[in-house]
Amino acid sequence: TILHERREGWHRITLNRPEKLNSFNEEQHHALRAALNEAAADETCRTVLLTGAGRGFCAGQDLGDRDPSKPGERVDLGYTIETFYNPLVRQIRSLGKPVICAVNGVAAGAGANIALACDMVLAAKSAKFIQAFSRIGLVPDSGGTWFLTRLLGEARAKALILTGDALTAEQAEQWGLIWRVVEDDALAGEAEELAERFAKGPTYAYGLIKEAVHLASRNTLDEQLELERDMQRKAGFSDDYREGVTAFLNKRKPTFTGK
Ligand code: LHQ
Repeated sequence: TILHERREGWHRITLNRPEKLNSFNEEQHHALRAALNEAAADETCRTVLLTGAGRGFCAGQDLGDRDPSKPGERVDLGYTIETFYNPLVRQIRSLGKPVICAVNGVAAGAGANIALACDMVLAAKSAKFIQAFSRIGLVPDSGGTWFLTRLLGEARAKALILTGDALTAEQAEQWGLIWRVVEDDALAGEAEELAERFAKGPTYAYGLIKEAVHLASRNTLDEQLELERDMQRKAGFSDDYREGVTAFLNKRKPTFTGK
């Protein structure tokens, strides 16, 4: 259900149920969580690239796997969210290294919001983002109401969620929902280049940066100034800071170890 490629300094995790547009069943959830756990624990892995196989990125929950018309089917979707989707979003956000998402095709429902949980989202020009939930009588999950509201503001967030209409990758970029849209055939290469770059970066600082940016949305300026002071103190004791300054002063490129 997933492909896990361990490259030098980074891992590529590919959702791999292309015939179902990589929608999530329980097996795929378990496999993705295990892969992310491994990437998080592996010190030699300094960035993660998440993408999808085939023509879609991820169509959210596999609706065949949770068919409410089946007799005896558990209809407590809260259980599914608590067991699978919420831990996944928390895991991506708290992973102490950059998580790049290459949205290679349609990202719908929870699939769209899992992409938004990643740190940098690149999308193929032909990709679309669909808050499909209201189409089937549900509300967004996997952080959708939170990410969209913060990234787009209430007016655009509500309209996208209420209508369930598709947002093109280009519009998503223009609105600031994602980092960048790229030509379809350039996506994999550009995402890899970014992963290679982060794999040679100051990983410890990257982890602190993620945390600081995440906390910014709920902190006051004073709280954030104090947080930045604390984090700069930590970063200032890192090997990579020493190397970064030494390299700068010696007019050479730094060789970061991630520590
Ligand atoms: C699918 C799916 C899919 C199964 C495409 N499931 N087969 C959390 C907790 C518990 C329950 C409920 O939900 C959640 C969170 C959620 O994620 S709710 C939102 C669930 N996702 C959706 O509602 C999206 C459903 N999919 C679509 O609307 C379309 O497939 C999109 C717009 C994504 C793509 O449309 P097309 O490009 O026209 O492709 P397609 O519809 O022909 O799909 C290709 C195949 O993939 C097709 O199978 P088939 O055997 O006919 O070739 C689809 O049935 C299958 N597929 N999404 N979520």
